[in-house]
Amino acid sequence: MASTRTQSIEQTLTIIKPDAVAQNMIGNIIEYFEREGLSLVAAKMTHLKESDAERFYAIHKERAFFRELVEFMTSGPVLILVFQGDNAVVRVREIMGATDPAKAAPGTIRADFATSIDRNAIHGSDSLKTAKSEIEFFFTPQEIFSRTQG
Ligand code: IDP
Ligand code: MG
Repeated sequence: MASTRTQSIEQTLTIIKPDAVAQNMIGNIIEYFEREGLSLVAAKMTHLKESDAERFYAIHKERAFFRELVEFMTSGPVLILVFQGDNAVVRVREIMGATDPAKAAPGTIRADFATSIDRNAIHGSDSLKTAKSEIEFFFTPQEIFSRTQG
């Protein structure tokens, strides 16, 4: 029987982190999302400044790993991407896998490319609300493009 769930076209932010960029895994990682029917609508390579990383990860500022996280995220260039598609926020998280690659399901990006919990290849927004604010953090509306759904 056909699903009665209404389509929910969402946009979500991902960051290919410095470890995965350094390993030349950009193309491989984008492929994981495109083959699941998600469409890239914005992309930007940048080298985050310490103050950018601190603001982006402000929610974690009391955590023991915060300084280490900021240092890692500023250690090299990153690729910031916005993917669009049905239920994109949850689907991107599923395709990424668990934060700790040792716990990530087989075939997920973190299982395949991350080396440890603190060098885990990719970021993805954790809710629709976070996605909106994270997209606004990095992109102006003019930098996000319309795509027809394939
Ligand atoms: P997420 O990236 O799966 O959403 P969060 O809990 O939001 O995971 O943590 C943000 C990032 O902080 C993680 O992706 C990872 O890079 C880092 N991190 C989280 N927990 C730890 C830890 O216990 N040790 C070191 N780094 C961590
Ligand atoms: Mg998170």
